[in-house]
Amino acid sequence: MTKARVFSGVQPTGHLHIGNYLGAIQNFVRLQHDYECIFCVVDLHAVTVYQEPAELRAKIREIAALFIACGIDPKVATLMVQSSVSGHAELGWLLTCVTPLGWLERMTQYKDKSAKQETIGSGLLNYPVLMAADILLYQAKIVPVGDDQSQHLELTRDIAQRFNSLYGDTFTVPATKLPTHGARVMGLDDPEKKMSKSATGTGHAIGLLDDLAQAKKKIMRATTDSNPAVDFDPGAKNPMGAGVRNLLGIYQAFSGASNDEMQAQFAGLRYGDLKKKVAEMVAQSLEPIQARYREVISGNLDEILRAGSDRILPVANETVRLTKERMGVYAP
Ligand code: AQP
Repeated sequence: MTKARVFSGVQPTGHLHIGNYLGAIQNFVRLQHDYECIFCVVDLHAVTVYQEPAELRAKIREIAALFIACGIDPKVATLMVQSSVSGHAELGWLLTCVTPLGWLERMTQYKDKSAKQETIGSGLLNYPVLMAADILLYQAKIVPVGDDQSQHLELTRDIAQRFNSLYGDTFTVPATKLPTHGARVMGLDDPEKKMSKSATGTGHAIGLLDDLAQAKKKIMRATTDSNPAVDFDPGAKNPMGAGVRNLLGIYQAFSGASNDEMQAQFAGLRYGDLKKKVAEMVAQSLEPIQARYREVISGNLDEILRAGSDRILPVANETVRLTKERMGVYAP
């Protein structure tokens, strides 16, 4: 029996953080043996806001190396860079033509990101259509992402269904796969905001390649609340705040501990001790990733990425051909 296809991408827009790992990459690693997986560095998404070209080139390699360092085996899963398969951009245009403007203007990520720009590039608005194209190009059934991408996945399904009803069954309608824990890791300095690569502030995110002593310090300085110790009781006079829930969530997502184990380990623990345990867990989890990264970044990464796009190219070409044919665009 053929395996169902999985697709997901990560933007080379900064340094990957533990939110990207727990929300997405950890699930990539888990899924790779049971599905036909394609994991992509989505560089065409990165340029929706200005990127310094030399830095962007370096970040593409950094993300690809981190995929492998985190446990993705390029012999099992396909690793590739989005811009090396022209079908992404081509299908992106074809799907743009069936996507109502109002659908894009409603996207919360567009509203957030455009509010921070002086000039809003049209690519920023169109970004979710390109993301839909990335997924539909490979007829992926499952898309593992963090919770912040749920709205874009909903839009992907809407675009696929609209196309299918206009032109006949063409695209697989994909399902979103969120991790059980770590679907939305929050900033350490401000637990009301999602941990983000592009956020400023040294205490906000833990980078996967952060110096481990610095990473621990960031956790020790994380925002908590005015309670002295962990209290899981939701009916407590002062229920625990978002910062403490975030730290517990990070620990649980890294360790895989059950809810009962979390209660047993943390109930009544003072916040200082909670932070020490979380800091240890994070450092212990990042250490092997960093060691592997140092090997991979100086290895045959470009060869791996080229082999990945070569392997997947026939699938992309066939979807573009079929889409053009369905739409009546010249496709001899
Ligand atoms: N804080 C988060 N918690 C859980 N998952 C997260 N992801 C991102 N932030 C968190 C997931 O990581 C994958 C790759 O994200 P991306 O690079 O495609 O872009 P993003 O979602 O916009 O991530 P960032 O870190 O916030 O980047 P910038 O600042 O550049 O926009 C996705 O699956 C995402 O859900």
